[in-house]
Amino acid sequence: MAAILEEIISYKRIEIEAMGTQEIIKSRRPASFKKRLENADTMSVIGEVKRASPSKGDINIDIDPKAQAEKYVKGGVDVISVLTDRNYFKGSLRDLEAVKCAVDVPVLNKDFIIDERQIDRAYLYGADIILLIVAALDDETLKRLYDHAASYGMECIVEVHTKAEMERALKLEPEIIGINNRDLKTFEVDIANTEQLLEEFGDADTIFIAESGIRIEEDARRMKDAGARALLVGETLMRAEHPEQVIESLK
Ligand code: IGP
Repeated sequence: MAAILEEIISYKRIEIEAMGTQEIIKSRRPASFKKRLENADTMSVIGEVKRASPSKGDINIDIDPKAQAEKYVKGGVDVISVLTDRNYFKGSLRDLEAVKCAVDVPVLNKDFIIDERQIDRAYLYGADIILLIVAALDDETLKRLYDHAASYGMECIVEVHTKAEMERALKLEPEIIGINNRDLKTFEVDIANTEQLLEEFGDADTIFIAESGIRIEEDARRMKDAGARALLVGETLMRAEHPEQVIESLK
């Protein structure tokens, strides 16, 4: 496993050990991203609330997540992603909750999920969708966590970066696969990664999302031509003066 990913996961284990277990009442029906996508006729955009990252340092740490989310909705996003990892991304579950309360679009909890209790908590704080990173999980755990999310009615974005990870992901027959253009080992970003993987796997019966490194219309067009149905955009929107205009230009 990649060095930084390994480090983040070890830290997560410590955080999870300190978490108690809770009885969760399934009182809320999560919103479906898949349904929104089925009704979308343009490229779908997922806007991300990302205060900082290990590769870029501070991006926009003092952002008001509620105001940012409202701008994303104005631009026409179909989903808002909220990074909740505190140690490496300076996010929190409070950010997730603030976004969930402010908007009607489905909310994705972006974190390094390796344990059921994190999914329970995501549900409690209002997540509709969670991310599962194939590189951080063995096959058995991936399946267990996927099914656990499904038991709440939450959809998963199963994230891959390589061909081997794509093959592992497809065995699950997931509804949504996210192709990360960022290599978590080197932090190198190349949107050609989505093009290459979709050339080989684009016929699979799943929805593909292109993640990371999307900045300009030309990037969005390339991702669309490759067969991606949605874009996950963080840094570009967090640095933009008018994120709503950037979103419109990418759609
Ligand atoms: C957004 P960018 O380059 O637009 O800021 O990337 C998103 O893809 C990225 O934050 C991401 C991520 C992740 C972060 C993709 N997969 C897994 C943390 C964990």
